[in-house]
Amino acid sequence: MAQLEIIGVAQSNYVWVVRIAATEKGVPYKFTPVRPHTPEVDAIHPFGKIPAMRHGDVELFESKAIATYIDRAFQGPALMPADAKGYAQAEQWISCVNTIVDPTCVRQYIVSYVFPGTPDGSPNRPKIDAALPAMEKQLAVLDKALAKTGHLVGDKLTLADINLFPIAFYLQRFPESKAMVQGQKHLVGFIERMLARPSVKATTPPPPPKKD
Ligand SMILES: N[C@@H](CCC(=O)N[C@@H](CS)C(=O)NCC(=O)O)C(=O)O
Repeated sequence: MAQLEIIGVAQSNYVWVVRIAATEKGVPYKFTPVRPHTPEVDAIHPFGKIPAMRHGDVELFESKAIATYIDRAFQGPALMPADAKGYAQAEQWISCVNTIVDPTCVRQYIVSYVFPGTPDGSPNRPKIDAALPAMEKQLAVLDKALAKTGHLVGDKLTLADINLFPIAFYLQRFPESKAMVQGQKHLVGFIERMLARPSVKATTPPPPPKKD
């Protein structure tokens, strides 16, 4: 059978999601760590974003589509609930995180530290400060959703948890978001339990190089 190939840099939260999903399923894969808008990515993704995936003659883009394919094409523990309600709830949290949490917490807040676009390369304070009130609310919502079982849906790991984890992890790297996460005890517990999973240990990106 053809080998699965996951394309995109390890630091991307969405690449990390599909790598965790493949590892949870026990699916070996070739990892091609290339940046967005490189020929390997552009060959699959019409807008050059990562992740992209290849499996034999199957080529896919969009992390949710890739993770769903991995879940359904291979043996291994199911990553989506089997029942209609649980399945829809997992879809709900994935969509909510991808359309509300990621745009604020990653694209607006984290990117303002990592790729600030300021003349001297310093963090983009206006964009960071503007994100904080919405982030506060979003993290409280996630904390409440995790309070009952420690998972977003049901009482075991689903793609909804996997999809959230990289964002929660990265939020601990920056001062305002680190303080916010620490104020949400269920979210802290979720991050700790995810960090203990072999799938997360095996796929955690290397820390960023120290700046002088
Ligand atoms: N909805 C897409 C989002 C993918 C995405 O935004 N990837 C980022 C890296 S985390 C990217 O490729 N950014 C480069 C760009 O937007 O040009 C997914 O779930 O795969």
